[in-house]
Amino acid sequence: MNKLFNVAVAGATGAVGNQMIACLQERDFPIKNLKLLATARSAGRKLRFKGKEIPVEELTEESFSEVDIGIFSAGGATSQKYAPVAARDGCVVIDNSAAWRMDPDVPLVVPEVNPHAVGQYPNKGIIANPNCSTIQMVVALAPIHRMAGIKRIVVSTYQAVSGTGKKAIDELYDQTKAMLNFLEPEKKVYPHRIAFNCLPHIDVFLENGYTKEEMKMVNETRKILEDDSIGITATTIRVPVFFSHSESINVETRDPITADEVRTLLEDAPGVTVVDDPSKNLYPMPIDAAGRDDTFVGRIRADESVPNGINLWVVSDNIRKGAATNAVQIAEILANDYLGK
Ligand code: NAP
Ligand code: 12T
Repeated sequence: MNKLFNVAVAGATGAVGNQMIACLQERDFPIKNLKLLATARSAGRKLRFKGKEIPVEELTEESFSEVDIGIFSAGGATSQKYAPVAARDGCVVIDNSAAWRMDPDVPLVVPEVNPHAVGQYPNKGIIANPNCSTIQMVVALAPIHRMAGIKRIVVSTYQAVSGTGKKAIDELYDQTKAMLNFLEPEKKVYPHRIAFNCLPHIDVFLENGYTKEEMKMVNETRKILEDDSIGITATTIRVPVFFSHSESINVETRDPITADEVRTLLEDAPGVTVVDDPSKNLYPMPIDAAGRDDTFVGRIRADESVPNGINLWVVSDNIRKGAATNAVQIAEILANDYLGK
């Protein structure tokens, strides 16, 4: 199979778009022509791909007529408007925003968990990439769900600022620098200072008292695991970390499963690396996960307060597996199993 594809990256100049270009290069995705799209502000800027300088073009309704696969990470409003336009022109869209994830006609895919769902792409010509916090959680939990049946999940996240984009990375850097120089830190992106702080607030607040990020974890997890009976409650926290989200996860299973069984199961699970040796102070940390594609799991232990409870600590690079790597893995399935034939 040596078919080559015309690929477009929408939002190419952003934190996710940049990583998307890097992942396409690293994984040697079969590209004939790569088109880089952003706003008119960025048009003409050049970005490197495989040693070549590619000029950024303004994203318009005409951008997709020659494109086979369009990877979108230019915000929900852009996806809402342009994904159907691209699909109408025969381009298959892999969308990183929240715009299409819960549409029943749009598959929501984590390749280690539900690769078969890619086959539903002809419904709308759109495949959704899940939320970053959801992706790493289901990579770690799907094997446990298959083995012992998950009844309930209680998760708290510790999320990096890079999830909010380039401006938030700058904000943490600038505020930290200001604080260490006894200057007044400026707030532009978050409602409160993020340097040396934690904010129990990611995305917007909803009527039910949860944030939208928390409800994405609830609804997307059920859709990907194809099981609406799982009880899920999430608390999502922004912490002053640049890259990699961490999650404290408590699961209750229907069938008994020991911590050792979970450790063995996860050691063999695709996309998972177990780092779990407390006697040597070994456990997953954001500084080790950043720049890697795996989901790292440690602190695996029984929850002694309930019959079938397990606690886990799960860390992954939110821009790689949480966004770009997962999207390129979806593109690989699409290319190999569907478009390449
Ligand atoms: P970012 O660093 O702020 O970059 C935003 C990108 O979108 C830039 O390339 C920007 O172009 C482009 N853009 C914005 N409005 C546009 C428009 N109207 N038309 C064309 N291009 C437009 O943000 P990011 O962190 O890369 O995130 C981008 C999006 O990816 C988010 O909004 C979200 O939907 C999604 N995302 C998903 C996950 C996930 O969990 N899977 C994680 C993070 C982000 P300019 O440089 O020209 O302004
Ligand atoms: N607000 O893809 O701010 O729905 O970390 C991902 C990350 C939305 C999303 C964040 C967000 C998404 C964030």
